Amino acid sequence: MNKLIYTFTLLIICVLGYSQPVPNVEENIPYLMTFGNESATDWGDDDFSQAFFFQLPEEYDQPFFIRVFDPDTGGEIDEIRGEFNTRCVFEVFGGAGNWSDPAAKETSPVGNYKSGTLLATRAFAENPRYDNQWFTFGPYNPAQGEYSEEFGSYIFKVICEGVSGDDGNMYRYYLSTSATENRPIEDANAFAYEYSFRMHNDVEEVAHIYPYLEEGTVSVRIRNFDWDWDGNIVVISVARQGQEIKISGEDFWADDELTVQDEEIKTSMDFRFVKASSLVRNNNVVVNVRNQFGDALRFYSIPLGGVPKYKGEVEFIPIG
Ligand SMILES: [Ca+2]
Ligand SMILES: [Ca+2]
Ligand SMILES: [Ca+2]
Repeated sequence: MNKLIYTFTLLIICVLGYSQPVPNVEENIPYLMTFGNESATDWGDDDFSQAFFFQLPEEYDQPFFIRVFDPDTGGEIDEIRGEFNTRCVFEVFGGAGNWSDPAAKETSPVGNYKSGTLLATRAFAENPRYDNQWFTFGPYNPAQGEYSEEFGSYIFKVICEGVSGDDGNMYRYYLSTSATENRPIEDANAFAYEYSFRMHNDVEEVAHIYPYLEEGTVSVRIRNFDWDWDGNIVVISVARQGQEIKISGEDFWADDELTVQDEEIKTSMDFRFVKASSLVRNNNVVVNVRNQFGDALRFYSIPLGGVPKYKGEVEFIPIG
């Protein structure tokens, strides 16, 4: 395809909110990551469990699929320690409470976080059949999800957990209308309350995640785990040109708090993960944000309100 047409097509796809890979294109995150539960946390995963929520607009009434890329732990993409001996279980939940249960909105796998109705479960160890390949859950009917009036959407949950072993599983999701191809659903989205991901092995690549600031948010506490002193984490928003936050090193959480400004309400923040100039390889990191009540904010793979752009005056720094 002609490069210009290709770029134009991509642009249209992005504008219409059709992109359904998780992580999404704008996030520039190569993989989500979950380690086996016998791993040491200094490899980057704090709790060996990651939940993602998929939301389908109420107008959509066709069957759909949740696809997982490279669900196994083995091969090139995954992170080996000794030999590959890790099993990860993917579980799909629908039904009442899968999202609205308070434990489901938490950042650690504690209490009734596996709320809702279990629709499917599948364990993967090292398996060449699924290495660099897609595995498909479904079909599901949107009405099998939990209806949220607030979002005008049906919600499903997928939890990936490392149930044995000490290696890192790298994977991605895609919410699709097809079992065999990645075909997006208009106006669908995905979100998480805690983001566990792998950075690129390239100092030029900047990763992004986009928490949404609801009405009533006064302040946010941002936490990051095992960032390995890899460069900077910078917050951009409609009212912030680029504010660096405290970063973590090896195997600990760093905390920072920001006061939310009025203009930022009902917009997303852009957390930019800028790597250090000397390459930190295979950097896995975990991030969450809470408001002044301690509620975890949602990171949307398609940022609500779009990618935020700073709207203030560009600061002029006089020389000399
Ligand atoms: Ca191992
Ligand atoms: Ca994998
Ligand atoms: Ca790390």
